[in-house]
Amino acid sequence: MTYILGAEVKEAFKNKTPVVALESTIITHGMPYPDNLAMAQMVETDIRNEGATPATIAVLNGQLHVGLSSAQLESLASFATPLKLSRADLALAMTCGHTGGTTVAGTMIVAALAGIHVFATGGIGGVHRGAELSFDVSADLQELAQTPVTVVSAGAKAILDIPKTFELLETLGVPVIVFGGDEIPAFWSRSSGLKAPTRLDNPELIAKAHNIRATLGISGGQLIANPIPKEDEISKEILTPLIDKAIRQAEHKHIIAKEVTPFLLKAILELTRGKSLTANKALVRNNAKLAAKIATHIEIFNTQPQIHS
Ligand code: PSU
Ligand code: MN
Repeated sequence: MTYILGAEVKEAFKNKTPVVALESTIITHGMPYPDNLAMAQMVETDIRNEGATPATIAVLNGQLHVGLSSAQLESLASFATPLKLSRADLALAMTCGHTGGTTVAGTMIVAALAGIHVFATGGIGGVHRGAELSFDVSADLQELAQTPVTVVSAGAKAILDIPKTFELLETLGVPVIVFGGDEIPAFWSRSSGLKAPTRLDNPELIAKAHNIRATLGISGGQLIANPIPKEDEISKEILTPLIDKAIRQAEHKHIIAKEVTPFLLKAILELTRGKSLTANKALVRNNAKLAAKIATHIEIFNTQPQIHS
């Protein structure tokens, strides 16, 4: 096979029990070691506690993995020079024997290939501020428009131009569903000032919409925006000036392309003295739990490929 299935995921496919995909750029580029490892382990446990199986997706020494063992997770989290693998990079990393974390776009491609319908992340990439000059728009948005996976996020990272990101998603025909709220959340905070295009409060209905899209043959996925829990949020008032400062630092250092998102996340971690990291961990866990609940109601998980052992 093009990819290696982890033992636990293989078992879940055989038993036709729900599986949730997890990205790994958040491990390799989103958080420092060892917080990244602790987060990855906790998120996997959260999914198991909800009765689903986690499948962390990554490329290790050129091999594509769907589901990592704890030793593999540990080695990815502590790897010194991992790549960031989006749609453009996956095949090249496999060709050249590299190791890297898959972005939202990269993870969606592999999840769909493996027959996994639901995927949990922190925040998606989107339209960067100043994109009218830099043209920096994440490949995540195009992927949502073409690959049939339901992606559970806490919205788009507040470092982005959130209104432009959601305008573009609308243009691309990607349904944006806010879970249990009337406003699009902004990753570390619950509010962005933007009205929710749609709201659903029941994971079963989110799964039903996914199932109906499949029967209609509609390409592309659904984006679920799940607000960070109240007790973990950092208010917009505190964050806005710090984000502005981080963006000025990035401009000053001429940070461009793939480096932008990791640079800004790191700068904000320093400017909030670690608070953004705590919030980031909490929101990913919150998303994983919701993703597991949705996955339980996906009727078509029996479309996963037959596993022969
Ligand atoms: N969410 C996080 N931390 C991250 C990311 C998301 O909390 O590091 C990653 C995701 O993998 C997302 C990527 O797909 O950042 C977006 O990068 P870019 O803007 O370069 O497409
Ligand atoms: Mn970019």
